[in-house]
Amino acid sequence: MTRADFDHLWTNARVATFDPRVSAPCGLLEAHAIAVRGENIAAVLPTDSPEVRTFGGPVTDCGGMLVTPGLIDCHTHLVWGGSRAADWEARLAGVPYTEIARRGGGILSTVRATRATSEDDLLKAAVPRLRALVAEGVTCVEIKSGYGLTLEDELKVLRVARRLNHSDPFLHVEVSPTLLAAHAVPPEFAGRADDYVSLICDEMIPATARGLLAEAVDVFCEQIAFTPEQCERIFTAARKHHLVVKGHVEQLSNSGGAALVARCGGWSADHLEHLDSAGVEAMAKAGTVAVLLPGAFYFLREKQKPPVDALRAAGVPVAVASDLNPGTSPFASLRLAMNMACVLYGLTPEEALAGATREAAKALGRADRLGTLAPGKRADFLLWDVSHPAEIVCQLGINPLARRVFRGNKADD
Ligand code: DI6
Ligand code: FE
Repeated sequence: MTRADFDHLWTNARVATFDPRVSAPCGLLEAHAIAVRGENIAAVLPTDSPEVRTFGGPVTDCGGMLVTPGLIDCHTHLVWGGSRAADWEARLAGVPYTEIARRGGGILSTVRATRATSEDDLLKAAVPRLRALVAEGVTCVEIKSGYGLTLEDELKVLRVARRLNHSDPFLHVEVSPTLLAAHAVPPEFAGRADDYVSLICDEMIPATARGLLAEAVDVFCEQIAFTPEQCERIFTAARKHHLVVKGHVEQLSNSGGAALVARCGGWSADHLEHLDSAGVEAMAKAGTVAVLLPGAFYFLREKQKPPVDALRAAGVPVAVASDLNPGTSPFASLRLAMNMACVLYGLTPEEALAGATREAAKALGRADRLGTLAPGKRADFLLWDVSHPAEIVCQLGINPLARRVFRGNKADD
């Protein structure tokens, strides 16, 4: 390795690589340096290696800090209009969700507000949410539509997601946009869900694909939303247009949605509180990532937990995400989601951190370039002022992120 092989060295670091080839917990390499060339990692080398000692170019001393891959939030709905705080107040006072929906609250109230908000104003509202995620170390984020539910309004939300894709100098973050038109049946299609599914398949998916506005198509497969048959129609249309699929499945009941996602080669099956053993088996066989969203479980005071032991035993990759949305997980913190995954679901802190890095990269089809610190991977990494990796997950209300590097640049957001 010569000088020409890299152009910046980040030395004197404790590198939590999350590379499965490194057998230490978190793939930790003590006293190492990260050699960056352009936007990528050229090498991870011991600090006392000749290549590091003789390097004549720019060096940053990490002062013995812990370095991890950039965090990846692989499930958010962070573009919305309006507020659901009054809904929450009513729910706390004992008003059932169905009654709140009857009064015009719930998800359709966010749909009304999002439709009434301009693209620019939606962007303005989304920036502080994304900024909060970024401030805690997120370097890649998935953003779903799903509060527009007309062709025009879904595309409007996806355009906002595209504008958030590292275009603003203060938001160095990669966005993976997802079409979630099958989030709810819009009021104008009440009682005609199949007709709305036809609109999704015949107009929304083709327009999204034509405009390169999303990478994936998501569905809410649930008794209160769309049936597995309707979801399968949507997945078939998505795949015809070369879009990947994923699903909100088995959140409130089991309807076999996870097995459907697995059968369709989906990137991830998300929520999974009511996942059964057939679903676990189907996901294991297909390599579908399980995305756990403990924020919604907590906020809705759910009781049924996802089958974490069975997922582990079957070798299903497990990711953790914020599910940031106004109704069921209004938390712009992936560190909080990791903390909840440990306290509420029994993940180890190492599993939670892997779930927000390496496994989340798999959930977004980016395992070849993101999620671990190894040669050839993107130079997205974080310097943490902590003595132990678990501290990143344990302490909230204080942000131990000291420095953030996005694509090799020292982007101190
Ligand atoms: N499951 C959820 O928990 C959210 N969406 C979904 O499919 C709910 C979003 C909302 O209530 O606004
Ligand atoms: Fe969600």
